[in-house]
Amino acid sequence: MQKLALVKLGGSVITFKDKALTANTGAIDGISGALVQLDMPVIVVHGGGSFGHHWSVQYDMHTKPAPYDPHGVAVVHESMIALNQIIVNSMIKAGANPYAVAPCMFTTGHKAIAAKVRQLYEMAKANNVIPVTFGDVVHMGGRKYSILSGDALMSIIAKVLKPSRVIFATNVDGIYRDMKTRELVQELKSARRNGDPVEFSKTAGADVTGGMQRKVREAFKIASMGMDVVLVNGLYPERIVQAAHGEVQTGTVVVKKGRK
Ligand code: IP8
Repeated sequence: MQKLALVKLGGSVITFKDKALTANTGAIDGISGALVQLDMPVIVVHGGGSFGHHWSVQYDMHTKPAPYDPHGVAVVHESMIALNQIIVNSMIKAGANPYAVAPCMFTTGHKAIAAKVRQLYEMAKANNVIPVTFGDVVHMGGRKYSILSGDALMSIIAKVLKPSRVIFATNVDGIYRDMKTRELVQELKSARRNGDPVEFSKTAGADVTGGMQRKVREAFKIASMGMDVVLVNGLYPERIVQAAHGEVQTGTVVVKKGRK
């Protein structure tokens, strides 16, 4: 396991999901201010929110590889670059050293190009550069494209780098045992076969990649590779800092396989 914080910024934190193409610049600036405090290598992945998902819905594009409208491919990709620029510029203003990396630079299809992923770590470790990548539409060969979610990128990167901290920041405090009482699950050990230990909101809305349920699935996948995964509320950026330091006061830890 390497000293590294792999942080996913969910679309629900960095954009207003119900307002097309609108970034939550206040939240982004708060997170930039938190990330610059981290005294360890960091890699950031961000989601699409009301940028990528807005256009993916309009052009009926999904994670399933298919010959989608090439104009949709152009528009979805451009919207993600635009959101990435907002985040990168905010981090620069905060004094961090972000480096934008489209996922096609280190993946092929939905698989890692391991040497390129390791290079991201080397950049983060050598001199505090923070690679910032994102969910995107990617080429799958021939006329086919697919949406590759930021959550899937978390698994792809974690598998190669085995980061010491894996953090998903969303707009909720963690995983709720019960949506009505909002009772937070502090630790999740393993997916139960009979009956889910968690309740998922049915309001996936405009999210083409599966919202919270998808995040939890990826978190379990990463935990099964031997890493704890923390889900925190990114609207309280200090919780990202605490999680990176191994302290989780308000959040959910998906416990790594093998830990009692
Ligand atoms: O928000 C999806 O990334 P996610 C990105 O992490 C696009 O699921 C292009 C919809």
